[in-house]
Amino acid sequence: MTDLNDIVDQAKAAFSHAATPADLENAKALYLGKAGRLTELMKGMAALSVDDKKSRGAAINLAKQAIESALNDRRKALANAELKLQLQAEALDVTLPGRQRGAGGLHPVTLTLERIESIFGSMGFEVAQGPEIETDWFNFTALNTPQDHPARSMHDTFYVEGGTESAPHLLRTHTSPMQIRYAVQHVKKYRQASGVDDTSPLFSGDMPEIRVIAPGRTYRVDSDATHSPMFHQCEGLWVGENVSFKDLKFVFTDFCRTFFESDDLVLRFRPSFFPFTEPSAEIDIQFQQGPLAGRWLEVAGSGRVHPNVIRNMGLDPEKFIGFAFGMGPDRLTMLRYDVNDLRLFFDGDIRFLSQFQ
Ligand code: 2NM
Repeated sequence: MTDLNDIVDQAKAAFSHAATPADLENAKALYLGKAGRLTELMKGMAALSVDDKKSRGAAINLAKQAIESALNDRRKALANAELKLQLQAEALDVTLPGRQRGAGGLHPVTLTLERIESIFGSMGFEVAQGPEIETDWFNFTALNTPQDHPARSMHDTFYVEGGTESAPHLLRTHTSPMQIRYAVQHVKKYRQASGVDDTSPLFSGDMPEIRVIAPGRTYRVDSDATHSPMFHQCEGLWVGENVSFKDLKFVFTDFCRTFFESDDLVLRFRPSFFPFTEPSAEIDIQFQQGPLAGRWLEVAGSGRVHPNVIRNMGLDPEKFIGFAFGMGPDRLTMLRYDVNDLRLFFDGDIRFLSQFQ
């Protein structure tokens, strides 16, 4: 039966050489197919005696079973190899962190602006917002700034296209232009409502007090660790018939103590100068506790609104008096959170920003 053993060996070898299922089925046809070698041997049995047929048939059957078993083993091996390749290709590292949308949060300066709005809101101040591109009139002239004031120079102010030579457009250098815009609208509204038909350019009738803050982005040609070309400001304005410096002092003191959550905070008003106020004062604060205790820190400017500015609001300065202040929310944020470089607020580094969530 060496011929049968040889055939079985050859079939096994052929099967193990088959690298793909298709090769394997071709190799199978050579041994088990219609014209395969075993089939040929079976055909050759016709001439044998009955006894020889029996023994030869049994031997051929054994060989056939051996070949079929080798074929099935190889089929399984090839299928497993293919599955393994597929699994490798579709490999999924279940230990990797999932893809998540990070939780967003508010910028520290936005948190400060919200605090400012909420504290002044509780004291009856409205919040006014307006254009960041301003005219020369609202940003400077209406605020009593002389034509030759250095703030108007190209060194200090970003001028933009759009205006004319005598009325240029610029990026607002403070939010006070918004105070003028707000006051003019307020006066117009109550002038109409009063029904008084006078032609005077200045209003001296009855109107509710103006109490407003104007927070927002402002721009100056300036850039270092404590100055950014874009920075925030929040200015406040209080106009009425019986307002005084003591009202401003009370309101601003209350604001600072609430903002810094420090009831024993002390304020100091230091004489200063601004074109739009007279008299003017710088406001310094002093913490009694904590790492900054004892140091005077400048946080705002303030003053009685200049009569020329009151006029540019459409009001009669003989009847109305105004007080105003201006502060820097960026600096307030640095003080509150002990941040030492202003630029951290505008670099957009998530490692810094995520600490405020
Ligand atoms: C400051 C300091 C002092 C101010 C004045 C006005 C307005 F519109 F009423 F004239 N708004 N803000 C003002 C006054 C701003 O910032 C340092």
